[in-house]
Amino acid sequence: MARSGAAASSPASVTGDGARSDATSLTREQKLELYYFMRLTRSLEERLVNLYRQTKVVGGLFRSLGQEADAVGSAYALDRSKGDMLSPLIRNLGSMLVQGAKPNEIIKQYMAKGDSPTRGRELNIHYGDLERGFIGQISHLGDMVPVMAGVTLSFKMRRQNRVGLVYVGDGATSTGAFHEGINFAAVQRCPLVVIVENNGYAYSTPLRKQTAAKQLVDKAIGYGIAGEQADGNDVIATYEVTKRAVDRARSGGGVTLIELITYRRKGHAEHDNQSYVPAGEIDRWAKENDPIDRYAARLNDEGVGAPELAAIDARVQSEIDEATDEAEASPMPDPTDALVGLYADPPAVAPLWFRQGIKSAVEVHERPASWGTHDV
Ligand SMILES: Cc1ncc(C[n+]2csc(CCOP(=O)(O)OP(=O)(O)O)c2C)c(N)n1
Ligand SMILES: [Mg+2]
Repeated sequence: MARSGAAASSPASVTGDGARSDATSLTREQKLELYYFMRLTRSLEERLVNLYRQTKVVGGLFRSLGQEADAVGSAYALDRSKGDMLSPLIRNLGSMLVQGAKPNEIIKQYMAKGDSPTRGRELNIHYGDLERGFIGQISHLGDMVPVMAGVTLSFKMRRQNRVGLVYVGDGATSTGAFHEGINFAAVQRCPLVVIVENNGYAYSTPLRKQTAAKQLVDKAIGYGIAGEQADGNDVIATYEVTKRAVDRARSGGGVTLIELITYRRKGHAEHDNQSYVPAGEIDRWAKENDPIDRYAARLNDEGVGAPELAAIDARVQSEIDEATDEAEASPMPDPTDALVGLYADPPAVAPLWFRQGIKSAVEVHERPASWGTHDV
């Protein structure tokens, strides 16, 4: 699909399976929750931009502007009460928020604070929480596909009724890890949903320069799995297509590849000035296909008044203000904390190589008393 305003203005043409994106079983309350999570994602990232410009964000800043619907709608289709898990990438902040990540954790991560989830060891959203169902991401493109193939194979082997979801970008679909992981999961009929976020670019490389495939959903055919394509800027369409895949996975139907058509309105990260993007392209997507504007208009049509949405916006702002204050007041890590968690405690019983008298670096340093006095 061309990255053009024409494509942006005809989103219905990419909704998969003939399903109408306006057919949904979601309740009014759930629909408002989707709005809340999209607004929270966008506003939180906007706050992070402010902090970045004040040099309070220590590393790079990666945005998902214009892609909020794809992360939020797809994650919302998982069943948290059943222990479903997802593995996000840098543009999937929204999916982590749906799983229960909190703004204060995210801001502290970006500011490398001592009480952030990784205690200043990692930046941005590279962290996981198995309890809340999101797995810490490996940056290497495609690598989370084999990881999630393994996670979902373990669900199957333990006869757990759980589903896994993995996000990859269009660029990642051209890596070996993506191929090996999805092929393995397909053969094993793992309960896995693979979301390919086609946002038009991998760094500065447009889709047409990194794959000859007409559309990324076609790759499903080669793996013998279900494939569906949907409008990633329509949160309801994204939810519905993912829900079908989650239900398929849970009922033993194996892997589904979903291509979500969206657009990366910011550069790869804040430092990227997008000089390689054709003039007018970003504006067209912003004006004609903003996922939050589109969804707000839809909710209005369904009888949700502007004041109700404004109240959600206000709630989001106050949550973010509170989280920012907390993060700003948090201390940087204590330098000695850098040594915590680096090494495992020594085993109580001496390992075989030690008992066999093989010399090692342990001899140079301190030998744990529990290993006894074996003479080496
Ligand atoms: C194996 C590998 N090669 C290169 C990189 C550097 N890199 C990080 S993100 C990125 C582009 C990702 O593009 P895409 O998969 O389309 O995801 P998007 O950023 O558009 O969400 C690249 C090349 C990497 N992380 N891993
Ligand atoms: Mg991309």
